[in-house]
Amino acid sequence: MEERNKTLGEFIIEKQEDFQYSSGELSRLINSIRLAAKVVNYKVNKAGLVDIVGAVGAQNIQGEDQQKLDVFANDTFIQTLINREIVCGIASEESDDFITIKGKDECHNNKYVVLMDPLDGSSNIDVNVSVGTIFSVFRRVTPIGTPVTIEDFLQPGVNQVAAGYVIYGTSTMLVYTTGRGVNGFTLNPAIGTFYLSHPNMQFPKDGNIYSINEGNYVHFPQGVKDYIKYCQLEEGDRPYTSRYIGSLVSDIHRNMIKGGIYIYPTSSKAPSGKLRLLYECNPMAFLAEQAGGKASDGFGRIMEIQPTELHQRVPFFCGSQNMVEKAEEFMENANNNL
Ligand code: P6P
Repeated sequence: MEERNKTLGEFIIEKQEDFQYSSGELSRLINSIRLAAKVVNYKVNKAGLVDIVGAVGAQNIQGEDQQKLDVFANDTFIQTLINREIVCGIASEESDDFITIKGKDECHNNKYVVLMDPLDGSSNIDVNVSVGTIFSVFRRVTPIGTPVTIEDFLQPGVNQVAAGYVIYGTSTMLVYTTGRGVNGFTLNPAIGTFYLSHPNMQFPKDGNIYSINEGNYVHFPQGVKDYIKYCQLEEGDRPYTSRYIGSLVSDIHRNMIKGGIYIYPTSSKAPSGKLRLLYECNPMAFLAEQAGGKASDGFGRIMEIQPTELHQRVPFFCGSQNMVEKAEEFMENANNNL
């Protein structure tokens, strides 16, 4: 009998056996992400039908208008993680400061912290373009039993124990890694079960898609301008195709399957770049590297950056290894010619 696709639940149990001394907490954490993803998916797919689309009139710390679904997604993931008593702290794009989670008896015995962008690309919600949730998981570095501190969140990406995204698109997928490769699960909405649809996802070493908001071209660093012209030049396998959805999860997901590079560089409008290191770039970088790709700030490895603040922004070059390395070459050459 043809082996049916494994469910996410079966996969988590199977993989937990790989972690000899695992307490099962990380498995329970991934399971809570799974539940929250299904709840958010339901709302995202109903957005046009119920009064949940549009701004709430508030702004988040980024100064961005909070869409109602942003707030719903943020509350759903936070509440699900709290209810399962798995984490001792949460940081979110939608919350100015980190959130301390108390477990039973007001204690802080859980060992993981989660950082997340609960609904990335939310400006696309009103125009029915796919959006995503991004999450990153670390072990706390301060003593278990004490309240979390900012140090638990300001860890370099190399310390991540898990990372992933949910893409609410033509189908809803959960893609994640615990440091042993990347696996993608597609939701069967009829029964509310995620099935293993993309085992061992790999970033092709090369690609012919470049994803960048060329509307900002005049504001880009010279190295980025030079790389864009390289992509457009008629030579060998070029010109490449330009594909930019304006939804990080969607652009990275497509490029991971087809090969490609996503770039959000610094510009005169965004001197440090736009994307946030802790809950966008680090998790995407972990996934990219686990899938054989690369993630850089244009000069060095994203996951080696020592964070200094919760919502800090960095320039982001992520995708097929050879494409990121070529872009880094242009950045270095331009830097050397300053
Ligand atoms: P721009 C969405 O707001 C986001 O954080 C990413 O998902 C997306 O890739 C980028 O910003 C789009 O930014 O400036 O090109 O509209």
